Amino acid sequence: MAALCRAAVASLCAPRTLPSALAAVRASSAGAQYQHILVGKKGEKENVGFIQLNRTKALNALCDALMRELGQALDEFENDPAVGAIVLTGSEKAFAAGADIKEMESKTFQECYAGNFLSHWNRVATAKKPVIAAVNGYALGGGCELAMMCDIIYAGDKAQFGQPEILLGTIPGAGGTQRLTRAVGKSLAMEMVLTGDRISAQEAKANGLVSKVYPASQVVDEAIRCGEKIASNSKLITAMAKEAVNGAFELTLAEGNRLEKHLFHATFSTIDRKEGMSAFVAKRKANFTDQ
Ligand code: CO8
Repeated sequence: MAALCRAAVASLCAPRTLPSALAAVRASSAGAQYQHILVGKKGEKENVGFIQLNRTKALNALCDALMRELGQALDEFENDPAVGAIVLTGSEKAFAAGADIKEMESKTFQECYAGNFLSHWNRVATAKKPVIAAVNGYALGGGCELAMMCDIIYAGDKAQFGQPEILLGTIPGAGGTQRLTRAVGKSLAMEMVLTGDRISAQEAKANGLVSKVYPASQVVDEAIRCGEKIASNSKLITAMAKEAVNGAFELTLAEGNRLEKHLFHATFSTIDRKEGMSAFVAKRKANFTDQ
């Protein structure tokens, strides 16, 4: 199934007549060229943006160019009014085995600090549209951090999550110490960050890091199905709901509840709130227009 899915995305993204030197370059549906990711739209209504990390030989190590492309693809989907949710996945062996160690090896503190090294990594966390990570295989270091920047994580049953930076003489740098601790609590986060030990998909589920575990061959399809469900609702109200939930990670309870109340009240200024309630009362399906 995963192979089928990859083939479908590849055929969606790459014209067969590409010269071999350009064979690795994929075009998205909107025409942007990508070297390290495959980009397309999924779902019956093609309303789910789909991004597959495609540096399989390097276990999807997150090099600078890949992260820039990921940012571009997200911009593309955020600007596409037809897209209501985005699925981010990797390969069967690796969602991503971390930031590219070969790229980082020779970097100095001065270069990192002055050049604001990898500051653009945060793009996934700032997406307005919901992003679902479909994780198979390794999600390590920056790969685990990337998954945690997404709004929902579905895992394949062979997935492994870890923050092994300590074994390289460094520490997580893209939210690993913060998001992991909020997700799984202090003891397990400390254990993972201080030992570099990995946890299984099942442990990740038991500890609240992922919401669902599926057989590896089904996880991408299930993530797309979840994306379709989200995309069938009002995109405007979905963005408000996402903003409210994210408030829980930034604000005190009182501030978070205040934000929620403001956003709840704001839904009453929308056409979709009226449509949703009118449809319920009239016993018909709501026709949301994202207004
Ligand atoms: N970077 C670069 N290349 C990698 C990486 C990586 N993170 N992971 C794997 N590769 C490469 C290997 O070098 C190898 O390449 P080659 O064939 O050219 O030698 C290829 O992928 C296959 O890897 P292995 O042969 O090692 O495959 P195995 O199946 O034997 O092992 C593992 C798989 C266990 C996943 C192993 O590859 C591994 O331990 N990888 C490194 C995992 C790791 O330490 N990740 C953390 C990296 S540091 C980080 O992510 C910091 C994030 C900070 C972000 C800051 C943003 C601001």
